[in-house]
Amino acid sequence: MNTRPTSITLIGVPLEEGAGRGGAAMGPAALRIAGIRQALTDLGHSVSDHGDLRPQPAADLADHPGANQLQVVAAFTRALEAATYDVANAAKLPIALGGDHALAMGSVSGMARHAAETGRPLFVLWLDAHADFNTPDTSPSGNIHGMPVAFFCGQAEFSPILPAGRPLVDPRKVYQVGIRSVDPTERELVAEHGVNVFDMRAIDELGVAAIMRRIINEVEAVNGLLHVSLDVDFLDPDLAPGVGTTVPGGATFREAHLVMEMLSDSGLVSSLDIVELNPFLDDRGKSARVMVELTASLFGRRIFDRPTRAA
Ligand code: B3U
Ligand code: MN
Ligand code: MN
Repeated sequence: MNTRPTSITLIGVPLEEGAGRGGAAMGPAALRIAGIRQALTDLGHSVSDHGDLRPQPAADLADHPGANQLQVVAAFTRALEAATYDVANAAKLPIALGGDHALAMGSVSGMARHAAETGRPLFVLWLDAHADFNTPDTSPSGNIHGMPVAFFCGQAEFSPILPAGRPLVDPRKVYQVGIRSVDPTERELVAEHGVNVFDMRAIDELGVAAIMRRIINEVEAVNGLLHVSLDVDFLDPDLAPGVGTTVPGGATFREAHLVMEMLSDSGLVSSLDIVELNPFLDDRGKSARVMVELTASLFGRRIFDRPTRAA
């Protein structure tokens, strides 16, 4: 095993109101049934399970035009921000079991607060078909799961979900890999704010190894923390059909595993989201199992150990 034994805390986030269709709330249960805890324990890690967050909708917030189900998403954001921060502060590694991608508003914000206190810069690796950089003004759907990156970069201010002055993520420290579906105004925002986008064409032309080496080198150079946010639709739909918004032409099994293996070797990963798994749309647990397999690769599972890091 390449990775050091780590204390990991699983946080179930049965949120589906950020997405346009139901089902992602069953994601945490499916990941548990697929054996996520055992897979990590078998690799020598100590794993605790925080159980599922079950916050009441945020009654203090009014409806916001262009942001569907704001009160529910806000309540999960607040609860997960606090849980993630507490876990990271206790020197454990939080894994958010989603739930739709709006949960990253909470997990990344919690890590941003932790990073600000430790003085280490926070980087985010966004593995997704989508850029998720819409705002309530630009979103074609109003679904908040298309907005979390804009939110934690401070570009999508809804009503006051988190305290004013909260630590934000510098969009130039966000790396998006696997992108293949971006809305027109969203594309302008991503470019304007300097988000680093490696779309599927970049993967085809450069290969994931070159892309990951570049990202890892940049995080390593400044001793950063790296939050990984893994959307099921990063993968090709043939491999992982259990997701509400499939987009053809995604990452292959080996590309995704190589991303995880290189991240594991880097030792830089501080936190993880596994999001958008929709068991209602899955094919007999196939996608849930793939997500657990990828998580195992991220935490040290190997075909063979490498004596040194690949040059
Ligand atoms: N960009 C579209 C679609 C979308 C974003 N993220 C997902 N779907 N999963 C939107 O609604 O913002
Ligand atoms: Mn997403
Ligand atoms: Mn997506």
